[in-house]
Amino acid sequence: MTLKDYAALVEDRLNELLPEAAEKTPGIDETPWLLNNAMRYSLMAGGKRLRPAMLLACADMLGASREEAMIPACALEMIHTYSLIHDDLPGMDNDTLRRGRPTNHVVFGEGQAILAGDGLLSLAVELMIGNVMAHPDNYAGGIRAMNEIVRGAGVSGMVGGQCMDLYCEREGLCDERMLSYIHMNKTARMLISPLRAAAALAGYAPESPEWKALTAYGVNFGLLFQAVDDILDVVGDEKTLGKSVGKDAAEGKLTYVALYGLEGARKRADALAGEARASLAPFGGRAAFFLDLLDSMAHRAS
Ligand code: GRG
Repeated sequence: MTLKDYAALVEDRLNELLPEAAEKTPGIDETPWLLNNAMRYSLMAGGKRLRPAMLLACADMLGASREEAMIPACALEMIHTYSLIHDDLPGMDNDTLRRGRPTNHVVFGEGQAILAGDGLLSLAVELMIGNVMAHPDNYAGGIRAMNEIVRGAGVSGMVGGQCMDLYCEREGLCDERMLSYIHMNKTARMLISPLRAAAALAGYAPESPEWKALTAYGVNFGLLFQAVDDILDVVGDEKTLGKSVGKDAAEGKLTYVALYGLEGARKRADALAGEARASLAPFGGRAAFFLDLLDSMAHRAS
């Protein structure tokens, strides 16, 4: 199965989990149509579905149940989408284009966009709890998988990374150590958690060599992803990317390109891809999806 194949599975399931809602006054325990449709606007706007595809591919590689893995995979995409909605807000990155569409707050207003993000985050947790309860035979694995996803997205993960990113931008100070904290938490953690969540569902513990190898892949892949993101902000095409380009330099952000230059950033990306490739050794031929992913990420245009 390729990234596209997994993405198509995720697309269908997300569409079922958050169908279009009709405009009517909500019942006591119902989601308002406005909130539903604002969440859906950003969730169903395309996107590579990279994180859920990684979770499903890793579950397949390790022999976990794909049926059980589907909800954590979709939940992760909901959390990722919430982070994009909030990142685009005027108080954060203040962007008007995302996934090829006007950003959520441009269409629904700032208040509703904040709620759409909050809604996607809480719906993700609600769905994962339901999934754990539906699979009592794998209670420990389910809870551990959820823990990885929630912690990776949380205060010592993505939210923490975003916090320091905003802080450094406002204060105009950032050294290499702080930059690696930001990249590791804002970007890489959400690419490590799908692998660890799949490992947890398959019954692996954090002490196992498999868990450690997957973590090493996730770290290097996550940093590679960020390096390529920084490179694309300089050389990418706005239409193909579906988001604004050139903002990093305009805002004086400390990126891989700012730090190492364009060629230096490319070299750094190659080195990270090499590290990630090496960490797949314990999985042999079963890791074909993750080897291909390295090539497609290194050469991605969107
Ligand atoms: C608001 C808590 C909070 C966090 C924001 C999303 C984010 C964290 C920051 C966006 C800034 C940025 C460019 C981060 C680099 C990595 C990243 C998240 C890129 C977008 O992910 P893709 O390329 O997007 O997987 P699609 O749309 O394909 O899902």
